[in-house]
Amino acid sequence: MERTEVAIVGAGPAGLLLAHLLQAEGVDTVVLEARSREYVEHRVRAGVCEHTTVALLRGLGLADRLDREGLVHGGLTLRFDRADHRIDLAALTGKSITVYGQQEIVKDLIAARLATGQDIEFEAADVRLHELTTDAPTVTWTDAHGGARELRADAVAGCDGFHGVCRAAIPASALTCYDHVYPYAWLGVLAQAPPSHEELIYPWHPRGFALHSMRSPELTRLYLQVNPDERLDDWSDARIWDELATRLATDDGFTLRQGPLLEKGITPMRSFVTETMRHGRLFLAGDAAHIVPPTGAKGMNLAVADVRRLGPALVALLRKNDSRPAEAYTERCLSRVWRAEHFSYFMTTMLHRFPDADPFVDQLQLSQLRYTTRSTAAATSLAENYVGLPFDWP
Ligand code: RFL
Ligand code: PHB
Repeated sequence: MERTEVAIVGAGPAGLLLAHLLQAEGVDTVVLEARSREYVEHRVRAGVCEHTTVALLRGLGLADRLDREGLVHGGLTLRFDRADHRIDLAALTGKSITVYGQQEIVKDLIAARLATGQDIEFEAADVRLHELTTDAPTVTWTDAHGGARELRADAVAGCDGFHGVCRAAIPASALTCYDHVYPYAWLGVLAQAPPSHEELIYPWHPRGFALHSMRSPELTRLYLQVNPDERLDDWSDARIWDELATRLATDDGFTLRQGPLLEKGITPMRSFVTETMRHGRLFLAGDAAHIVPPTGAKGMNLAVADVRRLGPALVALLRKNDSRPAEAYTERCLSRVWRAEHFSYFMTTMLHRFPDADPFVDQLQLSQLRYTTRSTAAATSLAENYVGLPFDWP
């Protein structure tokens, strides 16, 4: 049987960053990932890093490329009534966000781990957790060469995303799950075209929400609100560009720059929170424990905030025999998680059009948008949530 201190399941932002936090404290880890390195490095997902996420990566010496290539944004635009209404994040909060693709962070974290001589078990199949309520949990899996493997650890970190196996290893009687499914989805595309605006644009439009984001001076990331049962095959490139141009149109001649579409995908929208995030020696972090609709740009940042708390809690548990931070882990994380859940729900329900649109709800949404952009108090509330609340949010 192999041996490590912390077995980490999942090589997304949560699992990889936790491995670095623990390594910085001299704690030994094994990282198991179901997919190949190629797959996880090219999965297009989040784009917005809160200032706290950037500061943490920088503090660990993991932000060299992010500092060179990331796009620092001091504002964002809410677009409605065919006009722009800018939220000046920097003036309202003194903070900014950085646009840098999640898969770039994943690439940087993988490269940094491999550079220290530690590897990642990619293509680990049939991962199973055992003996979680003892001091010596074990993990079994089938490796990329078909070999049966068994690992004994002092703790297991379930960083395997929403569809992983770790949350399911907690008995249903020990879990309370809060779940909310939205009646819409996002069709996301990556276009080889320079961004059409220097910042992100969140429009409200009678035909539904759209989002203008970016990855670099040459790559635009765009999203369209669609029905949850929409088929990608029904969306030709021409139809996508037409719909984006319609929903992003303004009266002052905004033009959407077009280019070849490099990637297309449909993502359902859901809010989900698991209470507890800990069962015996198993600790959940990131999407394994909670998900948010992407409108608030919070998912990856919440994963980072969880492991920023889990790393020290595991060090205290395993090295100082102090179980208090581990015992407080769920409660301390969930306080900040629920704030982000609310903010993501707020942004989502303010900006999306319901399938059977209700003129009354339209007017409420528009009123909320006008209030948010005309009241400094309301704009500051949006801004401080968007740039990210402190890690130690009570
Ligand atoms: P991940 O990234 O899903 O990583 C989990 C990893 O676990 C692996 N895995 C397993 N490994 C071993 N055994 C198993 N049985 C396994 N099952 C799964 C998976 O292959 C994967 O590698 O979770 P993590 O680390 O918690 O990170 C969470 C973020 O990925 C997620 O919250 C964000 O992508 C959400 N999100 C956004 N977040 C932001 O902060 N800002 C954004 O702008 C933003 N935009 C988005 C988003 C998510 C989106 N989609 C596609 C869901 C935009 C979109 C469209
Ligand atoms: C992205 O760039 O992918 C992105 C940006 C902001 C969001 C969601 C996704 O709210």
